[in-house]
Amino acid sequence: MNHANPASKNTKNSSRNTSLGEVLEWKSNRSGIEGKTTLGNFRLTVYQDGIIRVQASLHEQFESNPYSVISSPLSTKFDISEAGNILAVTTALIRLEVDLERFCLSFFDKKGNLLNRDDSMGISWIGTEVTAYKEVQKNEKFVGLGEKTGNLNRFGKAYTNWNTDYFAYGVGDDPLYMSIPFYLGTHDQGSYGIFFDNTHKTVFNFGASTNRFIYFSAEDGDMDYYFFHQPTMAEIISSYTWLTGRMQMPPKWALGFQQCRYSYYPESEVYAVAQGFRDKKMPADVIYLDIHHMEAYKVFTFDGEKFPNAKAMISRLKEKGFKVVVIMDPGIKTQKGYLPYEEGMEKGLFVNYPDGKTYEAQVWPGWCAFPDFTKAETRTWWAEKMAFYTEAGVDGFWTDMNEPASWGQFTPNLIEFDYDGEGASHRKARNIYGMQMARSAQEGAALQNPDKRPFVLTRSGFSGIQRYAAAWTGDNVASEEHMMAGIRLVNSLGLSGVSFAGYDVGGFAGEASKSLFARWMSIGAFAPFYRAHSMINSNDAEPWAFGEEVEEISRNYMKLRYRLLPTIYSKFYSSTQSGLPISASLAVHYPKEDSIYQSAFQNEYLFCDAFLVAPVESYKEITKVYLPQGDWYYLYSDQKHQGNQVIYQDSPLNYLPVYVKAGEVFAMQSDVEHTEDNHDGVLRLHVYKGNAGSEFLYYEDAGEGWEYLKDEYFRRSIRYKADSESLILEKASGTLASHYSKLRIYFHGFENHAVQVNGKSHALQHGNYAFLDKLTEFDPLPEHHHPYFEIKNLPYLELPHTAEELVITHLF
Ligand code: NBV
Repeated sequence: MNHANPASKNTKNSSRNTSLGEVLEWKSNRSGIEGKTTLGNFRLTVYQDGIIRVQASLHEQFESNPYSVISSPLSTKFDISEAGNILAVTTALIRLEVDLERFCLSFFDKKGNLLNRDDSMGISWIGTEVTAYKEVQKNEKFVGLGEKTGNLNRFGKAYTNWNTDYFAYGVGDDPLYMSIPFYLGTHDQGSYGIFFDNTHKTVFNFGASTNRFIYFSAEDGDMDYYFFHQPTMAEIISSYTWLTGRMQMPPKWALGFQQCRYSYYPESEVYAVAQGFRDKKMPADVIYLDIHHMEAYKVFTFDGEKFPNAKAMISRLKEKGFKVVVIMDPGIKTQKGYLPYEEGMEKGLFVNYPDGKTYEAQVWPGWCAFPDFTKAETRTWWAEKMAFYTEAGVDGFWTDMNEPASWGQFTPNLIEFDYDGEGASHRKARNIYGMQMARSAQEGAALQNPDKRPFVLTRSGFSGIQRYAAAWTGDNVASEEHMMAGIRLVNSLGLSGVSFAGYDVGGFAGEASKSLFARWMSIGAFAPFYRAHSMINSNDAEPWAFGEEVEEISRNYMKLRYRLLPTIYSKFYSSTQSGLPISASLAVHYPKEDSIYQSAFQNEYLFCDAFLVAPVESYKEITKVYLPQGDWYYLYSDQKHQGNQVIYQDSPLNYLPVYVKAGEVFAMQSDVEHTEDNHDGVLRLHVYKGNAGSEFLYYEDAGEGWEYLKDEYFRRSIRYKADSESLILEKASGTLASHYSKLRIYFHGFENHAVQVNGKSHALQHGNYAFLDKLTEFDPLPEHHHPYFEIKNLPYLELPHTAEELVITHLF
């Protein structure tokens, strides 16, 4: 159909705003529609019932980012209709209306509720800068956008996506290291997500300096965004990760405690620190080698004096149950005779100026060339080079400085990248560079150790980074406000598809006070990625370096983390399937409860679905906690609280406020020194009485390797049904036998003394139970006494742990 319009094309004045204009013609295609407007071209593509892609360009050819999206449109049914000025594309979940007079879009749910609508300026350009202007709906909140500081609700602030090395950033500063141009909007009519898939520098303005609209814009490239709608925020995140990918199952050791330092050296010190954990009976799995492991900071070298026999050191560490992760910075020293430099030059693997000369900038090694990770050949070359580390026994890789960072902090925009054959300047390639380095590191780990699961930790990244690496939030500061801000960063990463994330526990820059360190260790135990790290020339910052009290508190929470590993591992598995966060901001499940956005409560989150963590500054001995709808049990005492209210909670340093959601089930094991250490063979399930039931997907596998993809796992759904007062452990699937031969089920909040197990009556046993050990009273003064919680006479049941179905009834 042709909607020819005699109006001549706008002559573009690059200093003024010009809108896409009137739709002149349109036609349908296999997955949507495409057409022309007075200024350019557009395309609307249905990916699924709940995902529609919007593209608008000044050019005939649409430009796209080849790196983030990994799914293609499904053959979904949709209708196209035209009435008056409105052209509509309707799927089972979304109705998208296009105002043909000025290409303005409105998105509705299937009931006709307005989810999102363009401002009348729609999609516009100023020169090459392209922007989509959106109305704000009543009571609308905006969350997500990945690694961004600021409030959970991003309304009123603007953010820039431009990957930046930012040492000791302030808690309101922007931009940081990683860009994820995906946000969720939620308001009275419903929730939706928008992923602006453009790797140029982008801006998201959620109402800073304007009360008319919110907008997102890119310096160049097309308007290219995906609109998501589903009934729940969780399903929107799942849709976004269907599109951009989900994390792979990490090796189990990566869920253990990790100790880092800029830098541990020489070998004897690395060994002493690792031994420290064993001597202090603090469970730990990983120790890091930061940049001092290298000779003159040259990647793929070991400093011969500090690390004369790295391979022997690593193998001694392995005997102690430690894995070693090394840092890799992208900069390659431009030194004649240094093989990686010479090879890179010879093969043309570095980033160049347009005239073909190698781009050089200064980083740790001095003047450096930068491998072009947007080139397949470079990624493969780097992956092959990693043999240097894996042959020494290194298990994991840490990609740092991959924004890329250089002294001067200002990369000239003309330098050129391969962009996997398309060619792009720094303007378009910067934001994707770090992700491609992480990808190359993951490919290298897999190439060198094909039987092992890669572990890569990255500082920089872009949408889709979750497929390649875990992320940490860079150079934070040892302060209370940073501790709280880091939680929001991690929760925001979780809202944006990056489930495996953490912060430097204890703070990278500056010195943590005793209490700050203790609290941070407790909170970190409830982060997906749990690592302590600190800056060169700072005081010792291992968990025993702050005195006995901090040591005991840290040990308590580290041990709790390890006991919870059966749950954490299961939830990691679920996240590989669903893309849902492991640390979930309350906006994921309670988006309509206004209190969750208040500054006093916005840091609260659900860890592993069952635990509501209410982080609190270390100096606060009492704090206000908002409990969302439902009932909640104080973890340590089983004291039950009703939800939908604010409570006052004592928060002494040795007890972080954590609550279990009524109706949930989680799994624990006995104390272990590290993830591969032997436990006592008893799997402990904790069930919490509640009005709403729950389903827990319990999962075990070898913890390493790929056999789980061939069904070598032990997986079962554990359902607590409140209405029938029963707990059902479904018959397990998979070919693996459980690592636990016995099952002990603890019943929290239940009163009866007997249950039926597969129809037979079983009496319950009773015992006192404590999630944390009692602290030693170092100071005899009563005001320094530490509280101690124990759940008295907790009923439990012991059974053999088999793959058979188990139905436990009569739970009162
Ligand atoms: O490699 C040194 C550090 C590292 O420890 C830190 O975690 C990174 O974020 N690195 C930055 C370089 C310089 C920091 C001042």
